[in-house]
Amino acid sequence: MHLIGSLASPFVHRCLIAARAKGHDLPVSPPPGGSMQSAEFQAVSPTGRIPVLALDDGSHICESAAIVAYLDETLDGPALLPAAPAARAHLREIETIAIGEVAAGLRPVMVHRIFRVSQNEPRVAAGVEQAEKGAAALARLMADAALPGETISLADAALTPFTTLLTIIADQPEIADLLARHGFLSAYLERALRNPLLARTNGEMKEGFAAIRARIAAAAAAG
Ligand SMILES: N[C@@H](CCC(=O)N[C@@H](CS)C(=O)NCC(=O)O)C(=O)O
Repeated sequence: MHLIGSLASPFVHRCLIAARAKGHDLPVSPPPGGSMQSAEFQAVSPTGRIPVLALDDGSHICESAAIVAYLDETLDGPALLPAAPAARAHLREIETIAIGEVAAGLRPVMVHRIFRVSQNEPRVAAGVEQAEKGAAALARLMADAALPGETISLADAALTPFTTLLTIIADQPEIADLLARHGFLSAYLERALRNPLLARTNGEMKEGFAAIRARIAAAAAAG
């Protein structure tokens, strides 16, 4: 079993944290055919996105939410959600908002500002507003959550990659403002970095992004 993706991707790290927290180091391979546009990759990724989990029987699972659930259900190791329904639901609230609001809101920032696929400032502004609303909701939900806890949870698998991403793109003024307004996000990341497994995600993502940004800068300089 291996993950198809890149170590720069926060969604790939959501899956890696889930596997690593259970004691499994999933190998990561680039898209088959050499790019996400290749026919080989498109054949195994219905959305054309990473991550995709490649299973040993030749089948594939797309979407990080489906992948982390599959890993939690099938791999040996500690459960990534507590047994008590109310505690499970609380971590799922946090996980869902981190992905559905904060990560979703960051997408236009990544596409239009960082990767510079095209310019669309109204979309960036709408994305920042969505991320801001998500952060405000997380501030309330995480006030007494004491995360990361004794064991890493699916909430940490969502929060660590996306708080890391926020710090990576904090050169964008709106993101710096968001981080300044919601100090609990940096405080969460500071606590997460004391855990070697979560610190590994932070380091791998920073390294992956530095390489991508160097490529973008080189392409821009080449005209
Ligand atoms: N809903 C997807 C989102 C995955 C996603 O957005 N992946 C990004 C990389 S971090 C991607 O593949 N982007 C390329 C694209 O959207 O074309 C999941 O949770 O797996």
